[in-house]
Amino acid sequence: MSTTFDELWSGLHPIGRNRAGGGYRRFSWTPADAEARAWFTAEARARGLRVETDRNGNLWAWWGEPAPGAVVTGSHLDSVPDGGPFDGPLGVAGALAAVDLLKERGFTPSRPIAVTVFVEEEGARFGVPCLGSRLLTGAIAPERARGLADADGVTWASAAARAGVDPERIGADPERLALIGTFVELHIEQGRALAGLDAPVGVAGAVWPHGRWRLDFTGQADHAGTTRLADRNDPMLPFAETVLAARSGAEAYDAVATIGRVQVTPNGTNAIPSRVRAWLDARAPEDVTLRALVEHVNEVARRSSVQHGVALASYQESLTPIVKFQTDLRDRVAAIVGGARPAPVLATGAGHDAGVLAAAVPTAMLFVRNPTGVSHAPEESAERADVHAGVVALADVLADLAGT
Ligand code: HGY
Ligand code: MN
Ligand code: MN
Ligand code: MN
Repeated sequence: MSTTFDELWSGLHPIGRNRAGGGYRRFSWTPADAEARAWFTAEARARGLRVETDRNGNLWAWWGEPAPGAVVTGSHLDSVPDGGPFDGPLGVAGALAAVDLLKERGFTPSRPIAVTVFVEEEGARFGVPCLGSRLLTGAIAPERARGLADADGVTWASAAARAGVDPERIGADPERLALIGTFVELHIEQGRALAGLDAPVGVAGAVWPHGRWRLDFTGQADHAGTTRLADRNDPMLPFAETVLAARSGAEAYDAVATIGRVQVTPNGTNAIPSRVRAWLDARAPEDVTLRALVEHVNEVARRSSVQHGVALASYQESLTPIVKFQTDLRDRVAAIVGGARPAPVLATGAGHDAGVLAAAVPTAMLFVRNPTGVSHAPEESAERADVHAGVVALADVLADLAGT
């Protein structure tokens, strides 16, 4: 591996490290995010790339003058709470390393190449994932994005404004979108398919449809010792049945469903809660099975809430339909990466900015093998040689797309 990548990586690694939990905590528009963006800007400028911020806060580093037909690559630098080192940063640091490799090879692009950093890919702070790419493509209305609030009630608009992005100017950016001839994202694999196939690098075929729903169960707070069972309106009970329904629904539809975030009010040991607020993350191989799964979970939540005298309100926070990457570009990338034995093509249950962009521009994705498959956790890992293979694969793809 070039020393440049190691230098890049060691520069990025300490940023946003949450020492208490062991993982990374880079949430949009926080000091850790600002540090990561400053790191990117400095690294890109050191390579002679021209860095600019688009109207939605996404960063672009240009090799060559911006022009239609550009080959664009990148990922995100934000993380989930206690995330791993690779999800996002691999595709950013890897893109800069691929630029280094192309320069070392003496490659001169015939069309511009840009490296991007998209804002709020994880939706960890404001709830909607891939917010930067959704705003760019017009997949979310600017009014809705402005009003999204974090757990402390700080809105997207005010947090972005403090970071220097004018919230009144955010929204669909067709002129910028028109610059993208092809988008390619390099990403850590978030499962064990490549490990099973004994392949260091794979190509994305599809992204499962996925979404997030918020369920508010509202009951009556009361004394844990003196309130007879018959007199309770305990929201924890329909919530518990809903957790089990997410599991049984996922099993029934060969899908996945997770309730990983919960707020209990008032959260006291000796008080029946007044409210349980829970977030459902559901993903399925097809749009129709995702709908059926979510309907099953909501139906159980409704029925159980009635049974326990609890009010239920359910909101869809985001929904991404199935993404099928363009097959000719996918096959071209698989052939470039794999040579005589084309790289394996995988479907993934993880969302990506590439999935959002695929609706608007020709898009491809590369995955680097993750030996344990663990992701969205500090234990996420990749072998150094596989990361190198991913960078070489990305450089080869960029050379093919931006060559003569
Ligand atoms: O898939 C996810 O949870 C996120 O969008 N990367
Ligand atoms: Mn992620
Ligand atoms: Mn990611
Ligand atoms: Mn008391």
